[in-house]
Amino acid sequence: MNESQRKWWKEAVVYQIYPRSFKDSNGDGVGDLRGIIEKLDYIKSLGIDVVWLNPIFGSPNDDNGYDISDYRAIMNEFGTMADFDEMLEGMHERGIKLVLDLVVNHSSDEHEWFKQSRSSRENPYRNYYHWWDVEKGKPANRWSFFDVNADAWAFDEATKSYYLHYFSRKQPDLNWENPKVRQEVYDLMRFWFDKGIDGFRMDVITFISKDTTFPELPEKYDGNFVQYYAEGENRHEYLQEMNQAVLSKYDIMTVAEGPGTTAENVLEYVDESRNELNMSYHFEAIDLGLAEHHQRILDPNGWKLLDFKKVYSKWDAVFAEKGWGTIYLGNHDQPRMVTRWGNDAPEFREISSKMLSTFLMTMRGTPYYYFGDELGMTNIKFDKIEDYQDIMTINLHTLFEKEGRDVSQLLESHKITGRDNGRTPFQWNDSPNGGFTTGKPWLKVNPDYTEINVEAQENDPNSVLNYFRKIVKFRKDNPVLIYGKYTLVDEENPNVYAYTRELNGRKLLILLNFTEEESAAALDSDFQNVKVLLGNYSAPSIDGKLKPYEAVIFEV
Ligand code: TEU
Ligand code: CA
Repeated sequence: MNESQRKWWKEAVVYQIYPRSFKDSNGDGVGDLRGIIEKLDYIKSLGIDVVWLNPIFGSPNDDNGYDISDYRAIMNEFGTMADFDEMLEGMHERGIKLVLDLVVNHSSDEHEWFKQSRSSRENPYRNYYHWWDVEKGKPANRWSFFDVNADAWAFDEATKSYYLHYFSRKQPDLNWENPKVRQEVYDLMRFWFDKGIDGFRMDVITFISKDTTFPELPEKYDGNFVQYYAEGENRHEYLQEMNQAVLSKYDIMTVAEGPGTTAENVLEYVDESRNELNMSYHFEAIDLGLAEHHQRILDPNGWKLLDFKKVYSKWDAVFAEKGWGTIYLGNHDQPRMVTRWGNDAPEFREISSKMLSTFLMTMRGTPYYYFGDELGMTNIKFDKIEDYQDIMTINLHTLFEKEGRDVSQLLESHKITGRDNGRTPFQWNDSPNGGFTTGKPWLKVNPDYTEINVEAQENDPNSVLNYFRKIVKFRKDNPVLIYGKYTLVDEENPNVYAYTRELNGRKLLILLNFTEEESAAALDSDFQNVKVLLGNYSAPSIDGKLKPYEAVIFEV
């Protein structure tokens, strides 16, 4: 590896905080910036480098901040700009960088731009959004993720036109084909960079460019709307323009949320010579085991480790020479990683959480680690629709009812796949509501907080939390885990994920048992001259025969 390819964001571990659920400082049941300030030393103690915060901007919270009504203000519930400045300073003092969420495919319908835009067809802001006048008849079908009719066109009486919303009706899509919109976005980005933030995670940035004639969808995309949305003609032109106008002027990192990207086209976003973005995260692995993707209905056959290995290996190969990858198993749109990818039964919860953390910290690509996973937090698995706060599950429920579909199938699947599972409040201690709030939490706290919480794990050297700290440090102490070449070994093993990482003459072998059965890795090496560096059991297996959910790292 040559020195010029080294970058701080390649060496970083990113820790994602869902601010609404981290720590409530004033008893209103909603996490806030002062809560984060209170817990900066905890965040620092994890050894992570970068915090990514979900949207903290002015918002009516139809989709928990992904519907922004003021890009330059802090959401009332989260605090003030003075709180923000103090939080940022507190992070920087501790050597932690801050990445914010840029949500500019759409705004809130309560944004001033949209209020103007919908007020008359002649308004100067009209072209900030996508309108289809009723005289032209019904627009060609476009699907919406969160609409109760799955219809991305909403009729607006005031000007007798439809507006486009890929997400909820309160999230109208901005018209990126209008250069004024793009300048507005670059301006607001500069506002935050000038305040000193260290990067942006870019929400559905793959969707920004649209064919404004809105033709019927080509047949090959029928049903595959994510792919279609991600292939807008001018997307790369706009990102290059953004890079030139803003990104290239600061030492910051960018990561695309990349729905619709494929291993074949992702380099168009992240190959450094194209001057667009640094990283992107895909959905090919996280969607394994789903029968219906947009509804998050589980495939009764589950997911297969062989597919998991294939997907991760394929994506690693993409970045062998150019660009840079990402690794994640959870975020605010996903359930808890231990429930989905490990095993949350009491006897396996801790060990499988540690195994998954080992996976995340030993792959090539920047790890994005979701808060709470360091405790082994689990899915809450709501029984009733009334417990959900997430617009996605709630509106799908309504859609299923309208279509006469089996709602119990939706509810059963969402116990595993629903987004609210990853959004329950963080568990600090065993006091009421896990110490998250003294009031009524906005979303129920998982009752397992009495057992699973920071305080209980802090002083236990074998806790999931302390294992996480250890494995983060291990990654940072061993550049071979960051830059080293990845090679899949024992490819056909259905239970064990085994791979090597190599750099400058050093070679590590990582063995991960993804099952509750003892499983052996079949390797050429006879394990005579290998040295165990780290494992998730107190007595790691040294012969390749792995205990349930065992993870071992060898020097070979
Ligand atoms: O998510 C957009 C997105 O395309 C997926 O996460 C989608 O929900 C999933 O593929 C369906 O299976 C982003 C944000 O991360 C999410 O929280 C927002 O709700 C959404 O955009 C709208 O801003
Ligand atoms: Ca609060």
